[in-house]
Amino acid sequence: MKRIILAATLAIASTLVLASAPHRASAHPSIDIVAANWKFTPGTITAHVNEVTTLRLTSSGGVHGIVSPDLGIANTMILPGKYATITFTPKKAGTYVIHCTVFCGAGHSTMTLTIKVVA
Ligand SMILES: [Cu+2]
Repeated sequence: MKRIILAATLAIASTLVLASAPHRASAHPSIDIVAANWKFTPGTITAHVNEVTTLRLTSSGGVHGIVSPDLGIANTMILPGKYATITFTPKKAGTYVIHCTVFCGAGHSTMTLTIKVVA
């Protein structure tokens, strides 16, 4: 008696379609910013009026800082290897240019972070 082994090869095409989560603004956006000599990356960010916004700041070189009384951002130092988290809620639309608060060398005078606040 023959024993027939049926090797049923069910080719299960395991096409795992991972629905990539859309990268859109949530109710509480968080923006990563890296300071260096002598720029912020990104150099311009956008926030929305009355929307709680969190910035996560670090430095890849040098000590820097930001402050903006207009936006409710307290004087914050940005240190290499550390993360500073700032949460603020813009109240008024406009373009806010924030200068580095720490004298950090030759490019300090033009080291700015621009926050565009839109409705
Ligand atoms: Cu600086």
